[in-house]
Amino acid sequence: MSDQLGGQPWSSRRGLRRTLTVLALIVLVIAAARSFGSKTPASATFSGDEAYAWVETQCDLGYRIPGTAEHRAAGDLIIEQLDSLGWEVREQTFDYMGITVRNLLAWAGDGPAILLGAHYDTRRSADEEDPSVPVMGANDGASGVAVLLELARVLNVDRTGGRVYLAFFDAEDGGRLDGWDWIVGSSYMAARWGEARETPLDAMVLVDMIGDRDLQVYYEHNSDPDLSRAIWQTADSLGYSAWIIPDYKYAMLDDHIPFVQRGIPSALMIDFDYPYWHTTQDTPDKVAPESLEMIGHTLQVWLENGRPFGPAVVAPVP
Ligand code: 1BN
Ligand code: ZN
Repeated sequence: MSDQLGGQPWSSRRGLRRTLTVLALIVLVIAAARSFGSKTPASATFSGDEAYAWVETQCDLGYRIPGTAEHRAAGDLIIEQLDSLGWEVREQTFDYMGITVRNLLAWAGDGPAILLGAHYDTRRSADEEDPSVPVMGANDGASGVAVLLELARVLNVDRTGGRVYLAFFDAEDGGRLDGWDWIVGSSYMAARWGEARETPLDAMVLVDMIGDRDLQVYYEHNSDPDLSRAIWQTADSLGYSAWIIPDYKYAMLDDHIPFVQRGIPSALMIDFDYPYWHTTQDTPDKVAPESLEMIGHTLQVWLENGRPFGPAVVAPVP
């Protein structure tokens, strides 16, 4: 008996070890399965170089004019990247002026929601210079998308305390050409927000033309003052106040306006002092990784401190 019992502990210890190993493997497999395809917390800091590479990649595709193969490829690339990072992604399509317009919406996390947006289409006519040539849109288009894609990589969504939506608006930049309006895609999305059970938005932030080498981003008059102040204060805390400047300058028609009209506090970050706006010269060499980094890092810190509104109680974690 005692021999038997004496023998048992060994075999049962071995059995126990085997059971524990199997259990550990099961836990690992479950953890891996849960993290696969879901947005796991990231802890990296926003990289201007990574963002700049997205500016180049978009421009390498060519002119991203609605209705063209290049534009379709840009949208596909954005979807593919967000998907590979574990964000949920959805397309929203509709017809406009004989063309299929395609907004893209990605999200991660749960709870109170905020939406960050940028337009990914480019203007089919460089009408500030030579209307017969399209705009490459390195700054006007690609820069905002680049910041959102790099944020999608580095943002720790858990730390934001809520849900983050990323919107890639189509058909922003065709205004005054062949009867087209501006901000077509964002108008459609804002008007229908909530119809597909999207979480109501606490705030919306739009980034457009924020890659200029000579960055000067001012408060914008159609933006929510409290929301703008909170973002600009974060920029100040990071030492960026010479570039993200707490003074008013322009009132802009841009993709934040449809959200303002729905009563959602919205803020536009734009550098409208850009000499290459709607010209053939809006090319990647006019964009600086440092500018993209100041914008992206500011948004990352502001979001990860979980304080969309009002001044930070303590200095934000850089
Ligand atoms: C921003 C970038 N916009 C176009 N490209 C919006 C805009 C519309 C700016 C009209 C100025 C006038
Ligand atoms: Zn434009």
